[in-house]
Amino acid sequence: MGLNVFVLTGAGVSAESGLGTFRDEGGVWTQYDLAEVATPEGFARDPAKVRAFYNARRENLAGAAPNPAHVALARLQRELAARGGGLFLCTQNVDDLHEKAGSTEVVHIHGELAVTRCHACEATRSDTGPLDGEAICEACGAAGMARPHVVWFGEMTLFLDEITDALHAADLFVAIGTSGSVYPAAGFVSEARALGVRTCELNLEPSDNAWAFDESFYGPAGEVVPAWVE
Ligand code: BJW
Repeated sequence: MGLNVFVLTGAGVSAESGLGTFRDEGGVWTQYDLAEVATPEGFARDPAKVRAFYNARRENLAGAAPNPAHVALARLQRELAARGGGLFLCTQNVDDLHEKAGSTEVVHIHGELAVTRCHACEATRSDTGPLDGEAICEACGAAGMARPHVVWFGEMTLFLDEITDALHAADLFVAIGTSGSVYPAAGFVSEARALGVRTCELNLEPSDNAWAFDESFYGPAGEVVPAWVE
């Protein structure tokens, strides 16, 4: 039996690809009020403002490329599979840079930016263009309900059953580039510990739950992750 590694990534893994983090200096939540742009209540109050926020993020993403951290994780996934193990890649990121680097079966717990969802019937479709406030849903006919397929505060995160199974199957839990401040993802390290799984943090600086990790390596993901994979 090979090694099973559970990797949880956050915005820090994509920082060197030019996609901003949320809570660092200059981060997304220092420029925007999250209650206005990342809650269902904010969308109900001002859908045009929310769509404009995500349309700008879609434009940024179109020009972004994976960095050495994404590439190293894709390589590790292939190597573990070749040795009879596996890498379960769970990301809080709504970008597609893990996939662009070659990772497969990426579990997007907070959804995907390049997918549009109908807020009325929840039908989804891949879409890299701007969200259209006038669009009529092809599935249910609702007008003006197009939103990004992302998880806002107060909404249910995705794939929790698969994640629980993967935590039970893991030999090692690794968190990369996340502040450990948003639940339920921030609680995965404690769940892993309770299951007796070894835990490791790779981040620019100690996260909010740094105490829960057995070992830690600090520095930019583009350097620390390839070095850790070697
Ligand atoms: C680098 C680097 C470099 C920088 N190299 N590293 C339990 C307790 C308390 C509260 C709750 C709880 N359970 C649920 C809640 C409420 C809430 C919550 O957690 N609130 C907290 C703020 C306290 N959670 C929810 O509402 C979640 N839903 C849920 O739990 O559903 C169940 C439920 C529903 C209803 C009722 C009851 C239960 C949903 C959370 C949704 C989060 N959504 C966002 C936006 C997604 C769309 C978008 O992108 O716009 O997800 S918020 C934002 O934060 C985004 C991220 O995925 C998420 C995490 O951020 P992340 O990735 O950690 O980024 P940063 O910026 O915080 O950190 C970056 C890190 O990288 C830093 O440490 C840097 O040092 C580091 N770094 N450069 C390496 N180069």
